[in-house]
Amino acid sequence: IKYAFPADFWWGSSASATQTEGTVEGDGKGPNIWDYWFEQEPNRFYDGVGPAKTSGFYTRYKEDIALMKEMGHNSFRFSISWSRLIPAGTGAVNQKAVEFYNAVIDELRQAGIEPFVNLYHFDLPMALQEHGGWVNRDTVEAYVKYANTCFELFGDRVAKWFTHNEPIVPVEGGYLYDFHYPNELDFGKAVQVAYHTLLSSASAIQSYREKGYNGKIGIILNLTPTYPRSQHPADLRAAEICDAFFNRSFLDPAVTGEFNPVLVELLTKDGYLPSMLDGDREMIRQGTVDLLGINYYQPRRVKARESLPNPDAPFVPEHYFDYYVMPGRKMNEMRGWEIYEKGIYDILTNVRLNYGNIECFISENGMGVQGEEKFRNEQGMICDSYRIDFIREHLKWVQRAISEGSNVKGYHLWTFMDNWSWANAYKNRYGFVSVDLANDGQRSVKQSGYWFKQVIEQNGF
Ligand code: BGP
Repeated sequence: IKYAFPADFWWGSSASATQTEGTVEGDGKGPNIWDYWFEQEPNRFYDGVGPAKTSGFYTRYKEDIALMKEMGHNSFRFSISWSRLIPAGTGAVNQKAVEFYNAVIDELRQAGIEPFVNLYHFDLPMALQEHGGWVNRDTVEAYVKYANTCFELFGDRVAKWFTHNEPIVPVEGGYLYDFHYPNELDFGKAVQVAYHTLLSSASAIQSYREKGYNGKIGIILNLTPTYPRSQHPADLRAAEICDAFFNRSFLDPAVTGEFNPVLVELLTKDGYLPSMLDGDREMIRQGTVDLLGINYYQPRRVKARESLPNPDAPFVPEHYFDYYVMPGRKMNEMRGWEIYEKGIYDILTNVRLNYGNIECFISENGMGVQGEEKFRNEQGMICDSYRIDFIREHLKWVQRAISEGSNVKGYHLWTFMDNWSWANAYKNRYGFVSVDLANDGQRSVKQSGYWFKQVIEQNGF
C-alpha cells in the first residue's frame, strides 16, 4: 500500500434531502423554496424534471443503505429536510418525518454506518421565505428551534452534526448571481443573509453544547483555494479579497469566532455592514465548531481588474477582482470547473497552519459527468475510470496532507447515487451508483463504487 490512511478513517459519501428523497403524496412535507421555484419555472434549469421525483431515497432507503454496506462504507452524510420535519418552518412537527429519519438513522447504525447529519442544505421552507427568508432575523430564531427539535429527536443516536452545508452558496445563488430562489440581486441583502446564516449556526452550536449532548457539531464549507495570477501586488490584493469573500467570510468566524479583517474593512468602506444586535458578537465567539467539513471542487484563479466596474450593474464581490483561465488546465466540461487536485492539499495545509489544525474531513469532492450511459458495459456496469482517476488523484494529496500533520479524519464523495441537481436536474451524474430513471430508478454500482470498496478494505491504495 503506497498511500495508507489512518485507522478509523471515515470512508463514505454525502447527499442532501431535496436532491434524493422525493415527495410522496400524503407524507406531510411542506414546500420549500425549490418546490416552489420549480413550480414557477419548470424549464428554467430543469426541462420539467423537478425535485419531487428524485432518486426516491424516501421510499428506497433500506435498499440504498444495504448497498452502502455492501460497498464497505463506514459513514454517510445526509440532510434533514426542514420542511419535511416542520412543514410550516415553525410550529407543528410532522410525525411521518420523525418516523422516516428515525428509520434511516437506525438502518444506518445497524449497517455499521455512522450517520453524519446536516441540518440545512439550501432548502428553506417556503413559509419562511414568504416572510423574507434569511434576510429576516426571525428565520434565525426559527432555525434554532428547528435545530433543537432535531437534537431532541435524534441526538441520542447521532454524534456528528452539521449546521449548514456551503452557506455561501445560497448567498451567491439567491442574492448575487441568480441561481437560487429568491434570485434578488442585492449585495446588501446578500451580506445580511450571510450574517444571519452565520449567527444561526453559532446559536445552534451553543444550544447543542448547553444541552450536554455527547457528540460533535460543525459546519460544512465549500472552500476554493485562491491563486493570484502573479506576485504583483495588485494581483495579490485581488486574490486576498476574493479569498476573504468566498472562503474566510465563513471560515474565520466559524473556526476562530472572529470576522475576517479584510472583509470587515471592505464592507465598512462601502457601507455594507449587516445589522447586528447586542450579544451577537459574543454568540459568534462562543459558537465555534468542533469539526469542519470541507467540500472541494475547484480553485479560483484571480487577477487584478483591468477595467473599472460598470457603476450601473448590481454590486458584486467581483467589483474588486477578476478571474482568469489558466491555459492548459484540466476542466470538468459539464460545469466549467477547473480540476486541480493539489487544491485539496492547499486547503488542508491552510487549515493546519492558520486554523489551529482543527479536526476536519473532506465532506464533498466529486466529478459530475453527463451521458454516462454510454460507458455501460455488457454486464450493465458503468465503467467510470475517469471518476476513479479523479478520486485517486485527490486522495493522494489528502494522504500527503495527513502525512505532514493535517488533522483529516475522512473522505466523502459527492455522492452515493446519482441525484437531482440544483443546477441541471438529472443531467450531471456524480454517484458511485447509477440511478436509471427510465427504469424505475434502478440502482447499479459503477466501477468506481467497486474500486472505492477496495480502497476502504485496504484503507489505502
Ligand atoms: C455542491 C452541493 C451539492 C451538489 C454539488 C454538485 O455545491 O453541496 O448539493 O449539488 O455541489 O453540484 P451540481 O449538482 O450543481 O453539479
